[in-house]
Amino acid sequence: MPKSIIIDPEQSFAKGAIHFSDIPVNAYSKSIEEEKANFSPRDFLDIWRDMCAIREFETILNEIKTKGAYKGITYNHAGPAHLSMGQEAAAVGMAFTLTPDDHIYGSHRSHGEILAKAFSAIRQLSDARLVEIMEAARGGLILRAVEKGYSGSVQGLAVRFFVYGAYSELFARETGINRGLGGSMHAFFTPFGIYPNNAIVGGSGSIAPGAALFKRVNRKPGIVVCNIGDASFGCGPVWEGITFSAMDQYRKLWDPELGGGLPILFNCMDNFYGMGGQPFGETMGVQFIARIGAGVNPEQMHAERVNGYDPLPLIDAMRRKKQILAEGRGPALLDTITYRISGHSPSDASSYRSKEEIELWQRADSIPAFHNKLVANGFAGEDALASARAEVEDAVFAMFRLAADLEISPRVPAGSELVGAVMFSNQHVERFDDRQPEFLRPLAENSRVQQIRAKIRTPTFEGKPVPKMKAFNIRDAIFEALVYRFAIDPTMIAFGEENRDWGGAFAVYRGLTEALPYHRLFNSPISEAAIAGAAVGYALEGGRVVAELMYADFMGRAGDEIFNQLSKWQAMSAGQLKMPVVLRISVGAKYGAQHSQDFAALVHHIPGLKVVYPVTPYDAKGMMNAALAGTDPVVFFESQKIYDYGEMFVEAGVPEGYYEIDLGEPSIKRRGKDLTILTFGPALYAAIAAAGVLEERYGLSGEVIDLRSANPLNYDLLVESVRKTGKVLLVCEAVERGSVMQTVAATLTQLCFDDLDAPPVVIGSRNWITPAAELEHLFFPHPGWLLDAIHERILPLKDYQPGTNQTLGELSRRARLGI
Ligand SMILES: Cc1ncc(C[n+]2csc(CCOP(=O)(O)OP(=O)(O)O)c2C)c(N)n1
Ligand SMILES: [Mg+2]
Repeated sequence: MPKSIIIDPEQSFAKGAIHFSDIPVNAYSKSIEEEKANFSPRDFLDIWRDMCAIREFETILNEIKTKGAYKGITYNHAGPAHLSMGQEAAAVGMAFTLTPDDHIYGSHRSHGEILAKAFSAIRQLSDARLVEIMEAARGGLILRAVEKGYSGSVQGLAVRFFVYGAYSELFARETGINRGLGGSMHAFFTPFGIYPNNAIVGGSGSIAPGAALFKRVNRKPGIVVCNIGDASFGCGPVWEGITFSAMDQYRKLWDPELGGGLPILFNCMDNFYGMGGQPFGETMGVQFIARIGAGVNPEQMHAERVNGYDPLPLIDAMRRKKQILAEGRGPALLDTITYRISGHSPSDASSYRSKEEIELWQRADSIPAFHNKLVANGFAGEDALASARAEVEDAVFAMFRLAADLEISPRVPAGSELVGAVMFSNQHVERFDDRQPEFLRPLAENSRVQQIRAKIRTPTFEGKPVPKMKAFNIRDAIFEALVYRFAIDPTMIAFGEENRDWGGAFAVYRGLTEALPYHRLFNSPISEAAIAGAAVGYALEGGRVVAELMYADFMGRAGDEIFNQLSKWQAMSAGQLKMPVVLRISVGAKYGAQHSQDFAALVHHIPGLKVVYPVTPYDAKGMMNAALAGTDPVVFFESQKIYDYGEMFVEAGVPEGYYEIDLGEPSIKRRGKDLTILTFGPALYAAIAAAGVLEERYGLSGEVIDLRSANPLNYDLLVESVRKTGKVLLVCEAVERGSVMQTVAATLTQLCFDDLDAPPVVIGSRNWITPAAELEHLFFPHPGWLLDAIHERILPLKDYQPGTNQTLGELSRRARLGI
């Protein structure tokens, strides 16, 4: 049932012009009198107090960074402090109207934003809920530190709780809101709707759309605000995130009942600078970030530029944007003008801007300006404001003092394994929500399901090998595992390029278009960063997601999202967040240099990722089942060469029912006693062929073990085998240098040194580009190479004539040349 919007040539060639509408620039013109209808006197005061608290929070940081002390408290803060002095009105204006259900994602410069969002949430939550949140956070540890001697309101206590938790976080204390593992640039606290802040410029740009997607798919209230800087609009992933957010399908193809366009606001904290370069007039040509909306969709993302140096115009804009998003007309874009009076960091001498410019903005500083507005309009007197400010500053200082105190706010002790303990969550979650999973038609009626039911799941049938067409193959195995979880977990969705009608790049999803509604299986733009980033955002919000990258070679396009986001948020949250993402990545062949490389080693190197590469139907189903029941990010490699391979190893065949294979457990594919051959990926089949020749011609029995998983990896079985054989050959189809197998060989050398008759030998593909299909035999390891290497470097074979040069001399020649 393909999407059927007919593309008509006549219409496509019709003459016309593309019309743009005006993008408002600082259009706000409400008087205070008019605003009195929108704000209570208390609101005005709260806005001002919030701005003062943020200023004081950062003033203290600036002082300790530059002078090592504040009001007699000495403190050496080793970590970063990207201050946002001057941007307080933008932070408070952004957060004021947001509810705890509205989630913010931000950047390295987000102290002000997290404080403003927390203050706003605290004002809206009931006392009972606040107490519940504070008791739950870090097991009540943060609350215990701030409640001593305090007798004020619960809201006041919650403010202390958050300011203290934030300082503690910055100072890497156990009492930090993320136990000190998030730190200044990444601090967040989800109960107040504060989601991860990102030290990768524009990092939130691809993640926040996934959060908004989660809200739509799972019908959750609230919007998502992506607070990113003006310079981040030069980042590819930000553009990809915008494109992903603006897909027409949300409004044109998805069930209208879901609510339409993604409820996301890209809020540019436009302070006119990157670190030391100006996007305006120097590094970019858009002049107004708001202009970008015009290129994205006919609604121009409802973009506008707004004065964020005054909280009121921004609050007004936020109210209007929220309304647009609630009506399903998202995404929206705000170009919020602000200015960073402070340096990029405390060590910044502001060499890239003039003193005069800074002074101009200091004169317009939002805090005194708002103070004057309050006084001029009779909302508060000078004295009342002065004492309110002193009160706020004292409270912030008191929390700093507590956080700086190592007795009250300890660090994790020396020798702690805390970080190791939170790298993975290792949980089993059947479903992330209890509602009924949505299907278009019952799975039992699905043609693919029926077709698979007729397939043969065993290695042989009636004594003969199973013909390819009839064999239950790897593609079917992955499909079966996905379908199982789709039917159990209503939050589970899958997306990627050509996932729907095409059936996924390699037809794993074929048949699912008929079964699943759009919002559970959809095509994304060709935006690998947005695919991986949105998967991260979706998971951070509490849903299970399967994202697909067509070819391993395209991983570079999603580099940050895989290396810094998917992998790190569980640990950076000190175990508070889960990352139930399966990233399916297909490894190509026959398509030459840019479509045929196995990049497993790259992700193997990245802490925080599980990396698996099953190559039999039995393993593929069991491991996909395990990945889809877990709570950790799993990079799931699949080889295009062998999608249609049937089961060749498990005599009883691939079970129709559910089973899991523990990720990290290798599997013996052929038993032997003379030589161990370890494989990772489809090299298993070359190893099996080589083991056959060894047996037939040389009477040697090779034990072939498929690692199946690169990380985690249980070495017990490998060590046992190597102890028995004393010899080990390791084979993979990734280029040999820096491969997973090189790491395994090095580890085995440590673990089995006394048992080895020869050093472990690694055979991978040549350290070249992958050549054309016709030349692949020069590149990928084949059984002959394995025998040659065994003969030359492990165990001379009688009367053996090597066909290739696998000697040590050749090894060093290649290394010398870097090839
Ligand atoms: C991907 C990436 N590139 C470069 C940096 C170094 N860096 C940190 S902040 C910054 C400037 C960011 O400017 P903008 O997005 O406008 O945010 P602002 O600092 O003004 O808040 C740069 C280049 C980084 N952290 N991440
Ligand atoms: Mg900036």
